[in-house]
Amino acid sequence: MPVVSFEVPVIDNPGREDFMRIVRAGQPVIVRGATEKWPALGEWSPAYIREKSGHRVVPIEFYPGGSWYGQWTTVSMRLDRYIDILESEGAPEMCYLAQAKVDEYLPELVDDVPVPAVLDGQDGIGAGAFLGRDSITALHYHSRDEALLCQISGRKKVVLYAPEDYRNLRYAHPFSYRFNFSDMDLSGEPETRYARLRRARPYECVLEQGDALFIPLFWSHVTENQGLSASVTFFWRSVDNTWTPLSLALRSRLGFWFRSQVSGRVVGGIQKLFGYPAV
Ligand SMILES: O=C(O)CCC(=O)C(=O)O
Repeated sequence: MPVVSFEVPVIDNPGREDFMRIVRAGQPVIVRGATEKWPALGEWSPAYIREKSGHRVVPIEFYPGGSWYGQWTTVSMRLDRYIDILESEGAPEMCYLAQAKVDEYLPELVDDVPVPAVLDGQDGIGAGAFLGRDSITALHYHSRDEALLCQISGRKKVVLYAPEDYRNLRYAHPFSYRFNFSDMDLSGEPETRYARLRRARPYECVLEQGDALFIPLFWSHVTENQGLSASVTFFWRSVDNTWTPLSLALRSRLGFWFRSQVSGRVVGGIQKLFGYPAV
């Protein structure tokens, strides 16, 4: 993770209109108070989640490389078994319940995390749950969506880079299944391994319970759960800024199209045959 970084601005509970102005500006912001009425705050302990949804089978990302995730695979596991791992002395950072659709995988928890008022009336919203301990995601950007990452319990460090920096961040080629993921190992002192990273301008923040981070379209981000952490991210289709910068917009459209028409189908077929994606 970078040594020199910029701060992400914080604002208190904006109204819907003000929040939409921020979305249109395409700048990351920490929103305080957006989820203050959520039943999940203070409630989502491992024991609570186990009791409510422990019987559910959920997708767990597994990182064979340990705390650095160049590649990963996804396995299906009962949630109570996964919580056993999180509570064990083993290596919980090797796995992560990441982006599990709340309504599909954790229906008992949907009412705990209602759509925040700043997103009232927004079309096509999806919510993904993240539950992990000490896990670190790979650096990536969203190629079509805006996102609001709502921290429910524990702490999460997030480092973001503006869209203009994508050339400094070693993204996979546009025809890759993971075209919007970087292959950089950001552990230790990454600037010594990747000269171009020294040109990039990281924005850094640590989210606490109740914070919500707006992650704009095309902004690269990497997250690190500091201990046990639970969050839910809301995604919705971006309508502004989708062609800026043009080169990133073009590679994103090409990458998304290729994944939905070709590589995604191949991976989906393998998953159907063998029960897990071979990537
Ligand atoms: O919450 C996390 O750890 C990852 C969130 C993220 O990367 C995302 O919402 O795209």
